[in-house]
Amino acid sequence: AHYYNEPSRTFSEYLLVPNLTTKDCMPSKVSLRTPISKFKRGERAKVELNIPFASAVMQAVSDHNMAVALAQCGGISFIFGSQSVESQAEMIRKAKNYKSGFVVSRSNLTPEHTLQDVLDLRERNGHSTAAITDDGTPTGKLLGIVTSRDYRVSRDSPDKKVGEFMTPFPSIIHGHAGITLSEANNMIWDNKLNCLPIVDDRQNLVHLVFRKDYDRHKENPGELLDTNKSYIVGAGINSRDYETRVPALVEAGADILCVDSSDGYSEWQSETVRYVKSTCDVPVGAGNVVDREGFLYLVEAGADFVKVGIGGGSICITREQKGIGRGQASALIEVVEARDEYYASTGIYIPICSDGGIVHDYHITLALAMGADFVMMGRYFARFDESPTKKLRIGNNYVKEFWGEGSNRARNWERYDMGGKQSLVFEEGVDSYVPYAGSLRENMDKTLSKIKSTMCNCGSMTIAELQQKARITVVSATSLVEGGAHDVILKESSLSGE
Ligand code: MZP
Repeated sequence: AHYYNEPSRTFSEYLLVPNLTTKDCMPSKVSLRTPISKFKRGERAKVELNIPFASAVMQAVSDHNMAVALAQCGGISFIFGSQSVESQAEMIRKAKNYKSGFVVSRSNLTPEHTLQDVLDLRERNGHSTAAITDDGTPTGKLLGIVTSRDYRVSRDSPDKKVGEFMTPFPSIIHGHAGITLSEANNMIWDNKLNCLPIVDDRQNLVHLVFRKDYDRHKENPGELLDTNKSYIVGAGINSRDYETRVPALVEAGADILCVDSSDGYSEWQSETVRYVKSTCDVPVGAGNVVDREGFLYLVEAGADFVKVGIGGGSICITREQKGIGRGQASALIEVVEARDEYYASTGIYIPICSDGGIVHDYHITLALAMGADFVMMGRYFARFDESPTKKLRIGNNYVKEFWGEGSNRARNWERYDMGGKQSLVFEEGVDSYVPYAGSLRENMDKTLSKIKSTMCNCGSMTIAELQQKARITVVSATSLVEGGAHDVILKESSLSGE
């Protein structure tokens, strides 16, 4: 056997040491733009993100709503592949058809929700009108609208169901995606509306245009609401049915694919990547690997980015079940070293995604400093309104459901494929809850400010600069204790805060 000299380490064992912060190095000037597909020296990547965030290829995380919400913030979702080809392609179509540029109420409300839910929504996103759709998603079929007035009328019964008093569609005045912004604005004022629902041919809600949208975009009053740029959307694929899945996803508009496997250092994975590279022009990432050999093997097959991480995911029990894996930081450091050598010798840059195991926001900054170009997260996104799972109340707390792709609930055995028969006899993931955290944008804004601020501490205004300049130290077990509040008696308010 081969023995590694160093123990395998995870993010919490490291800290960043500040560099000189110059006066012009301010969080507001930091750029988090990052490549996610390979490119030659001196050229630019075909796919880039404004923020280095990808949501995990998981049923409990990445559907079309998450894809839209995350793309609106500048990141990308890889829509889960553990569903039929048709339904995955439909999710991609929905996300791609959703046009950018206008504020849309991410209502997450169905007729079964209560008046109190409408009020909560209003407090969170400031909109005075909520759209009610059949499945509680912004892209679902529009059933009605609830306004602030409705809430005032029924103020005394916050438990009343929304369905009882919403203004039902089709009596609502609505626009079609072909009208211009100024036409929408006129309809809003002529009909004394707070907002105008915009529906597509199948009566699915595409936008809510608010009065304030016109003010924000009035420099383009003639702009059509169906002509804005569509968002970048990714999709997960597996090494079993790629010959049917890949063409359907590409046809639906997927911008980038990712072969999703718990262990990507396999001939199955290489064959899948080679198939995609030889049949279509869409970039494809591969993984997961945890060492130099795995990285080079997938790059040789043609991978456009490589995903790193085995066993570190919050819902993952692979290490307990099979005893394979590697601490996320050690895995990343080795793969980045191989990537940098590969770049130096070939002039081809392969972006690296650090996947799983992000617990604190600073872990993201560390992953970037260690050389990752973007991170993939499951638990982080599962906590938000926009994730596809149920929000439940347990005791005094709200939680959201979150389950692993290797759990019996997901039945994504293709992710753990070792050939042979289709199913596995043991699980590699758990079914769990995560604390509900509110809207994606609110939480993400906080996380992004922490990252930008830390980058300034490190004297870096871009991710590339951070990767080059970062000084990273291993922490001892004793100095870990020093890192939190210690030797004081915390007040109640500090115990509940972040
Ligand atoms: P985390 O952000 O929740 O810590 O980790 C998310 C990652 O865990 C996913 O992107 C995926 O690589 C991995 N995952 C998903 N399901 C399982 C499982 O059931 C798993 N074991 O390990």
